[in-house]
Amino acid sequence: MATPTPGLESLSLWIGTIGMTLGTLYFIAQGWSVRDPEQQEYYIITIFIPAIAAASYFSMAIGFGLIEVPVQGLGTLEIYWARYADWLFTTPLLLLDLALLAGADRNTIATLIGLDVFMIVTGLVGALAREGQTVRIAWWAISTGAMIVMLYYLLGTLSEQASKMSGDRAALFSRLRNLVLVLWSFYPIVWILGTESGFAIIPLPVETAAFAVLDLAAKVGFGIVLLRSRSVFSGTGAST
Ligand code: RET
Repeated sequence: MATPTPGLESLSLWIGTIGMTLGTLYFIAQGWSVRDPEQQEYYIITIFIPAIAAASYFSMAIGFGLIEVPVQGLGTLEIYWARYADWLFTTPLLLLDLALLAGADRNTIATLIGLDVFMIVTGLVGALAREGQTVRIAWWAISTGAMIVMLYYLLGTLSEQASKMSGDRAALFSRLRNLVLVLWSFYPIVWILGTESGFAIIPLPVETAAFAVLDLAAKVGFGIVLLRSRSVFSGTGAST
């Protein structure tokens, strides 16, 4: 079984594991006394996000989440497949948080999550592809195309629906939406500059650290910003 290289690579995975675990516990503690069902909905969604990531990071840190993929012309690549398992569930949950905040209709939610799942699955296929660099980069382009459409939808349709909400709620939506737009855009950049594409302009330990920082910000950072404003999305406007 392949194992993470000691040093920055392994350290980043353990920091990810601990950071996601602490984030989960923090959100649970914060949500413990919440009784408003609408507020509880956000807690349930937002607690699962770092909890799933903690399990994924743990699997990568111990080497289970890592496989060696022989790629034509590139030799053997070390692929952390567990990232995609994490993202497959957590990115839809993040979008669901945003969509609920925006008061989005079912069709909008389905479109966003559909594009998102398509993006993650095609990214995974690219990471596992053995046919050579060109094929891998083609999958990256397909995945990135889906991401661009998804972000465009977030900026257009979803923002339009959010603008119909109260001032505070619309402002919180904008802040979180901007966080998503900026942070998520870094993922395909790290992938294409990193080892998955075969370019390896960024070596694997640095890439692993970059993903850990992005994941912590996109999950725990996002959750902190969302949940500290929970009075905004309480149906009763209850004080917190
Ligand atoms: C991949 C593959 C290459 C192309 C694209 C990708 C996008 C990944 C994204 C991941 C977001 C993850 C988050 C995780 C934690 O909260 C799959 C790297 C476009 C956008 C937000």
